[in-house]
Amino acid sequence: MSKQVIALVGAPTDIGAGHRGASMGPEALRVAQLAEKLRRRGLEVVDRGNLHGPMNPWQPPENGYRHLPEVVAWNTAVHAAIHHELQANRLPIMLGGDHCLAIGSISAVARHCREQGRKLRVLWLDAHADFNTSQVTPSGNIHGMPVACLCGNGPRELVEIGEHVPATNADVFRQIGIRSVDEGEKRLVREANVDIYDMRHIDEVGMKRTMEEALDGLDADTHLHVSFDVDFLDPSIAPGVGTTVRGGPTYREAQLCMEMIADTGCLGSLDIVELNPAYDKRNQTAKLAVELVESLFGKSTLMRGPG
Ligand code: HAR
Ligand code: MN
Ligand code: MN
Ligand code: MN
Repeated sequence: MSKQVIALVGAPTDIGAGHRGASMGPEALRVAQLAEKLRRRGLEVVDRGNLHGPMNPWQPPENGYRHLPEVVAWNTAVHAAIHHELQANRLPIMLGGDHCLAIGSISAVARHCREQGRKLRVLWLDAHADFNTSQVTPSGNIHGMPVACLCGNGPRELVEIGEHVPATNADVFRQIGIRSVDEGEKRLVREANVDIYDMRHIDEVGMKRTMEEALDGLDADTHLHVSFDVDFLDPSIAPGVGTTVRGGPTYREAQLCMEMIADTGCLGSLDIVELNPAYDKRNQTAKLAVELVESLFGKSTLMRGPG
Protein backbone atom coordinates (compact mmCIF):
# COMPACT_ATOMS: atom_id res chain seq x y z
CA MET A 1 0.00 0.00 0.00
CA SER A 2 1.31 3.45 -0.87
CA LYS A 3 2.09 5.96 1.83
CA GLN A 4 -1.04 7.50 3.27
CA VAL A 5 -1.56 11.23 2.92
CA ILE A 6 -3.16 13.17 5.77
CA ALA A 7 -5.81 15.74 4.84
CA LEU A 8 -6.70 18.55 7.25
CA VAL A 9 -10.29 19.75 6.94
CA GLY A 10 -11.24 22.83 8.98
CA ALA A 11 -14.81 23.27 10.23
CA PRO A 12 -14.77 26.65 11.97
CA THR A 13 -18.05 26.75 13.86
CA ASP A 14 -19.41 26.68 17.40
CA ILE A 15 -22.93 26.04 16.17
CA GLY A 16 -23.59 23.12 18.55
CA ALA A 17 -21.85 24.50 21.64
CA GLY A 18 -23.00 26.38 24.72
CA HIS A 19 -20.07 28.82 24.59
CA ARG A 20 -18.81 30.81 21.62
CA GLY A 21 -15.24 30.38 20.39
CA ALA A 22 -14.69 26.80 19.17
CA SER A 23 -15.04 28.36 15.71
CA MET A 24 -11.45 29.56 16.20
CA GLY A 25 -10.18 26.01 16.76
CA PRO A 26 -8.95 25.24 13.23
CA GLU A 27 -6.81 28.38 13.05
CA ALA A 28 -5.38 27.80 16.55
CA LEU A 29 -4.29 24.31 15.49
CA ARG A 30 -2.65 25.73 12.36
CA VAL A 31 -0.90 28.41 14.42
CA ALA A 32 0.35 25.60 16.70
CA GLN A 33 1.87 24.07 13.54
CA LEU A 34 -0.14 20.88 13.31
CA ALA A 35 0.75 20.32 9.64
CA GLU A 36 4.42 21.23 10.03
CA LYS A 37 4.90 18.97 13.07
CA LEU A 38 3.35 15.99 11.28
CA ARG A 39 5.47 16.67 8.19
CA ARG A 40 8.54 16.68 10.42
CA ARG A 41 7.59 13.10 11.25
CA GLY A 42 7.89 12.24 7.57
CA LEU A 43 4.16 12.31 6.92
CA GLU A 44 2.63 13.96 3.89
CA VAL A 45 -0.01 16.52 4.87
CA VAL A 46 -2.35 18.57 2.73
CA ASP A 47 -4.42 21.35 4.27
CA ARG A 48 -7.80 21.63 2.54
CA GLY A 49 -8.57 24.93 4.26
CA ASN A 50 -11.93 25.54 5.87
CA LEU A 51 -15.44 24.42 5.06
CA HIS A 52 -18.17 27.03 4.96
CA GLY A 53 -21.52 27.11 6.69
CA PRO A 54 -24.05 29.34 8.39
CA MET A 55 -23.18 31.88 11.08
CA ASN A 56 -24.09 31.16 14.69
CA PRO A 57 -27.43 32.93 15.26
CA TRP A 58 -27.13 32.37 19.04
CA GLN A 59 -30.77 31.51 19.61
CA PRO A 60 -32.46 29.56 22.42
CA PRO A 61 -33.51 25.93 21.81
CA GLU A 62 -36.57 25.13 19.69
CA ASN A 63 -38.24 21.80 20.41
CA GLY A 64 -35.20 20.75 22.43
CA TYR A 65 -32.53 21.68 19.87
CA ARG A 66 -30.43 24.81 19.44
CA HIS A 67 -29.65 25.80 15.85
CA LEU A 68 -30.81 22.54 14.30
CA PRO A 69 -30.94 23.76 10.65
CA GLU A 70 -27.45 25.27 10.98
CA VAL A 71 -26.09 22.11 12.63
CA VAL A 72 -27.51 20.10 9.72
CA ALA A 73 -25.85 22.41 7.18
CA TRP A 74 -22.42 22.18 8.82
CA ASN A 75 -22.61 18.41 9.25
CA THR A 76 -23.70 17.92 5.65
CA ALA A 77 -20.58 19.80 4.54
CA VAL A 78 -18.34 17.84 6.93
CA HIS A 79 -19.80 14.51 5.80
CA ALA A 80 -19.16 15.27 2.12
CA ALA A 81 -15.62 16.53 2.71
CA ILE A 82 -14.55 13.67 4.96
CA HIS A 83 -16.05 11.02 2.70
CA HIS A 84 -14.26 12.60 -0.26
CA GLU A 85 -10.88 12.36 1.49
CA LEU A 86 -11.47 8.75 2.57
CA GLN A 87 -12.53 7.81 -0.94
CA ALA A 88 -9.21 9.17 -2.22
CA ASN A 89 -7.41 7.02 0.38
CA ARG A 90 -6.35 9.99 2.48
CA LEU A 91 -6.49 10.02 6.28
CA PRO A 92 -8.78 12.91 7.23
CA ILE A 93 -8.31 15.05 10.32
CA MET A 94 -11.39 17.15 10.98
CA LEU A 95 -10.40 20.34 12.77
CA GLY A 96 -13.39 21.52 14.79
CA GLY A 97 -15.34 23.24 15.68
CA ASP A 98 -17.56 21.84 18.37
CA HIS A 99 -18.32 18.15 18.83
CA CYS A 100 -21.65 18.18 16.97
CA LEU A 101 -19.48 17.94 13.83
CA ALA A 102 -18.63 14.33 14.66
CA ILE A 103 -22.06 13.46 13.29
CA GLY A 104 -20.80 14.46 9.84
CA SER A 105 -17.32 12.98 10.15
CA ILE A 106 -18.23 9.66 11.76
CA SER A 107 -21.22 9.09 9.47
CA ALA A 108 -18.78 9.54 6.56
CA VAL A 109 -16.29 7.11 8.10
CA ALA A 110 -19.07 4.56 8.76
CA ARG A 111 -20.30 4.91 5.18
CA HIS A 112 -16.79 4.40 3.83
CA CYS A 113 -16.30 1.32 6.02
CA ARG A 114 -19.58 -0.12 4.75
CA GLU A 115 -18.50 0.51 1.15
CA GLN A 116 -15.13 -1.12 1.75
CA GLY A 117 -16.41 -4.00 3.84
CA ARG A 118 -14.28 -2.92 6.79
CA LYS A 119 -15.07 -2.94 10.49
CA LEU A 120 -15.31 0.31 12.43
CA ARG A 121 -14.15 1.15 15.92
CA VAL A 122 -14.59 4.65 17.38
CA LEU A 123 -12.59 5.83 20.36
CA TRP A 124 -14.45 8.73 21.94
CA LEU A 125 -11.99 10.67 24.12
CA ASP A 126 -14.10 13.09 26.14
CA ALA A 127 -15.18 14.30 29.58
CA HIS A 128 -18.76 13.88 28.33
CA ALA A 129 -20.75 10.96 26.92
CA ASP A 130 -22.50 13.20 24.32
CA PHE A 131 -25.50 10.85 24.35
CA ASN A 132 -28.28 13.34 25.09
CA THR A 133 -31.58 13.58 23.23
CA SER A 134 -34.05 16.46 22.95
CA GLN A 135 -36.10 14.87 25.75
CA VAL A 136 -33.29 14.74 28.32
CA THR A 137 -30.82 17.48 27.30
CA PRO A 138 -30.30 20.12 29.98
CA SER A 139 -29.22 22.68 27.36
CA GLY A 140 -30.46 21.86 23.86
CA ASN A 141 -26.83 22.12 22.70
CA ILE A 142 -26.30 19.53 19.98
CA HIS A 143 -22.61 19.01 20.88
CA GLY A 144 -24.06 17.01 23.79
CA MET A 145 -25.90 14.68 21.35
CA PRO A 146 -23.62 13.38 18.54
CA VAL A 147 -23.18 9.80 19.77
CA ALA A 148 -26.94 9.40 20.21
CA CYS A 149 -27.56 10.83 16.72
CA LEU A 150 -25.00 8.47 15.14
CA CYS A 151 -26.82 5.56 16.82
CA GLY A 152 -30.16 6.69 15.38
CA ASN A 153 -31.48 8.53 18.39
CA GLY A 154 -31.98 12.13 17.30
CA PRO A 155 -33.79 14.40 14.86
CA ARG A 156 -34.45 12.84 11.46
CA GLU A 157 -32.39 15.51 9.61
CA LEU A 158 -29.27 14.59 11.60
CA VAL A 159 -29.87 10.86 11.87
CA GLU A 160 -30.20 10.68 8.07
CA ILE A 161 -26.90 12.38 7.26
CA GLY A 162 -24.89 9.76 5.42
CA GLU A 163 -27.78 7.81 3.89
CA HIS A 164 -27.55 4.68 6.02
CA VAL A 165 -29.84 4.94 9.06
CA PRO A 166 -28.59 4.68 11.70
CA ALA A 167 -25.08 5.68 10.59
CA THR A 168 -23.63 3.21 13.07
CA ASN A 169 -24.47 1.67 16.43
CA ALA A 170 -23.40 1.82 20.06
CA ASP A 171 -21.25 -1.35 19.76
CA VAL A 172 -18.52 0.43 17.81
CA PHE A 173 -17.93 3.09 20.48
CA ARG A 174 -15.43 3.00 23.32
CA GLN A 175 -15.66 6.12 25.47
CA ILE A 176 -12.63 7.11 27.52
CA GLY A 177 -12.16 9.77 30.21
CA ILE A 178 -15.86 10.29 30.88
CA ARG A 179 -16.69 12.20 34.06
CA SER A 180 -19.78 14.29 33.29
CA VAL A 181 -22.99 12.53 32.30
CA ASP A 182 -26.39 14.17 32.80
CA GLU A 183 -29.09 12.34 34.78
CA GLY A 184 -31.35 11.39 31.86
CA GLU A 185 -28.29 10.68 29.73
CA LYS A 186 -27.09 8.08 32.25
CA ARG A 187 -30.21 6.01 31.68
CA LEU A 188 -29.74 6.24 27.90
CA VAL A 189 -26.10 5.10 27.91
CA ARG A 190 -27.04 2.19 30.18
CA GLU A 191 -29.95 1.16 27.95
CA ALA A 192 -27.76 1.35 24.84
CA ASN A 193 -24.98 -0.47 26.69
CA VAL A 194 -22.29 2.00 25.58
CA ASP A 195 -18.78 0.85 26.54
CA ILE A 196 -17.68 3.61 28.90
CA TYR A 197 -14.24 3.70 30.50
CA ASP A 198 -14.91 6.55 32.90
CA MET A 199 -12.37 8.29 35.12
CA ARG A 200 -13.24 5.96 37.99
CA HIS A 201 -12.19 3.05 35.79
CA ILE A 202 -8.95 4.80 34.79
CA ASP A 203 -8.26 5.56 38.49
CA GLU A 204 -8.79 1.94 39.43
CA VAL A 205 -7.03 0.01 36.67
CA GLY A 206 -4.82 2.68 35.11
CA MET A 207 -4.65 4.07 31.58
CA LYS A 208 -2.62 1.12 30.30
CA ARG A 209 -5.22 -1.52 31.06
CA THR A 210 -8.05 0.81 30.09
CA MET A 211 -6.56 1.24 26.62
CA GLU A 212 -5.85 -2.48 26.28
CA GLU A 213 -9.54 -3.08 26.94
CA ALA A 214 -10.74 -0.30 24.63
CA LEU A 215 -8.47 -1.46 21.79
CA ASP A 216 -9.16 -5.16 22.25
CA GLY A 217 -10.29 -7.02 19.14
CA LEU A 218 -8.85 -4.63 16.53
CA ASP A 219 -7.39 -6.31 13.47
CA ALA A 220 -6.05 -5.42 10.03
CA ASP A 221 -9.64 -5.05 8.74
CA THR A 222 -10.58 -2.47 11.36
CA HIS A 223 -10.76 1.24 10.64
CA LEU A 224 -10.05 3.10 13.87
CA HIS A 225 -11.56 6.55 14.20
CA VAL A 226 -10.49 8.75 17.11
CA SER A 227 -12.85 11.53 18.15
CA PHE A 228 -10.67 13.72 20.38
CA ASP A 229 -12.70 16.22 22.40
CA VAL A 230 -9.99 18.37 23.97
CA ASP A 231 -12.01 18.61 27.22
CA PHE A 232 -10.99 14.94 27.71
CA LEU A 233 -7.79 16.37 29.21
CA ASP A 234 -7.53 17.67 32.75
CA PRO A 235 -8.29 21.43 32.72
CA SER A 236 -5.01 22.15 34.55
CA ILE A 237 -3.17 21.23 31.34
CA ALA A 238 -5.93 22.12 28.85
CA PRO A 239 -7.85 25.23 29.91
CA GLY A 240 -8.73 26.22 26.33
CA VAL A 241 -12.13 24.53 26.09
CA GLY A 242 -15.66 25.79 26.73
CA THR A 243 -16.75 23.07 29.13
CA THR A 244 -13.95 22.12 31.53
CA VAL A 245 -14.56 19.25 33.95
CA ARG A 246 -11.89 18.67 36.54
CA GLY A 247 -10.39 15.28 37.21
CA GLY A 248 -9.35 14.35 33.68
CA PRO A 249 -6.30 12.47 32.40
CA THR A 250 -2.89 13.93 33.22
CA TYR A 251 -0.29 14.80 30.62
CA ARG A 252 1.36 11.37 30.98
CA GLU A 253 -1.91 9.47 30.91
CA ALA A 254 -2.96 11.31 27.76
CA GLN A 255 0.40 10.60 26.12
CA LEU A 256 0.12 6.90 26.95
CA CYS A 257 -3.40 6.82 25.54
CA MET A 258 -2.21 8.31 22.25
CA GLU A 259 0.91 6.12 22.06
CA MET A 260 -1.10 2.96 22.58
CA ILE A 261 -3.50 3.97 19.80
CA ALA A 262 -0.51 4.63 17.51
CA ASP A 263 0.87 1.17 18.27
CA THR A 264 -2.25 -0.49 16.83
CA GLY A 265 -1.44 0.81 13.34
CA CYS A 266 -5.21 0.99 12.74
CA LEU A 267 -5.77 4.76 12.89
CA GLY A 268 -7.80 5.79 9.86
CA SER A 269 -9.35 9.15 10.75
CA LEU A 270 -9.43 11.74 13.51
CA ASP A 271 -11.52 14.61 14.87
CA ILE A 272 -9.96 17.34 17.02
CA VAL A 273 -12.88 19.23 18.55
CA GLU A 274 -13.98 21.64 21.26
CA LEU A 275 -10.69 23.54 21.31
CA ASN A 276 -11.72 27.06 22.30
CA PRO A 277 -8.99 29.71 21.99
CA ALA A 278 -11.25 32.28 23.72
CA TYR A 279 -10.60 30.41 26.97
CA ASP A 280 -6.92 29.76 26.35
CA LYS A 281 -3.67 31.54 27.14
CA ARG A 282 -0.82 31.75 24.65
CA ASN A 283 -2.41 28.96 22.59
CA GLN A 284 -1.13 26.40 25.12
CA THR A 285 -4.08 24.05 24.70
CA ALA A 286 -3.70 23.94 20.91
CA LYS A 287 0.03 23.28 21.36
CA LEU A 288 -0.73 20.42 23.73
CA ALA A 289 -3.32 18.99 21.36
CA VAL A 290 -0.75 19.08 18.55
CA GLU A 291 1.82 17.37 20.76
CA LEU A 292 -0.67 14.61 21.56
CA VAL A 293 -1.59 14.21 17.90
CA GLU A 294 2.11 13.78 17.12
CA SER A 295 2.09 10.88 19.59
CA LEU A 296 -1.03 9.53 17.96
CA PHE A 297 0.96 9.41 14.73
CA GLY A 298 3.80 7.51 16.34
CA LYS A 299 6.05 10.02 18.05
CA SER A 300 6.87 8.29 21.30
CA THR A 301 8.21 10.50 24.04
CA LEU A 302 10.24 7.50 25.20
CA MET A 303 13.17 5.86 23.45
CA ARG A 304 11.05 3.25 21.76
CA GLY A 305 10.62 2.57 18.10
CA PRO A 306 11.43 5.06 15.35
CA GLY A 307 10.51 8.10 17.37
N1 HAR B 1 -23.95 17.24 28.77
C1 HAR B 1 -24.04 18.66 28.58
C2 HAR B 1 -25.14 19.01 27.60
O1 HAR B 1 -25.71 18.17 26.95
C3 HAR B 1 -22.73 19.22 28.06
C4 HAR B 1 -22.10 18.30 27.05
C5 HAR B 1 -21.47 18.89 25.92
N2 HAR B 1 -20.13 19.38 26.16
C6 HAR B 1 -19.14 19.03 25.36
N3 HAR B 1 -19.26 17.90 24.62
N4 HAR B 1 -18.13 19.66 25.37
O2 HAR B 1 -18.51 16.83 24.97
O3 HAR B 1 -25.45 20.16 27.46
MN1 MN C 1 -17.71 15.94 23.25
MN1 MN D 1 -16.30 5.45 0.38
MN1 MN E 1 -16.69 17.18 26.07
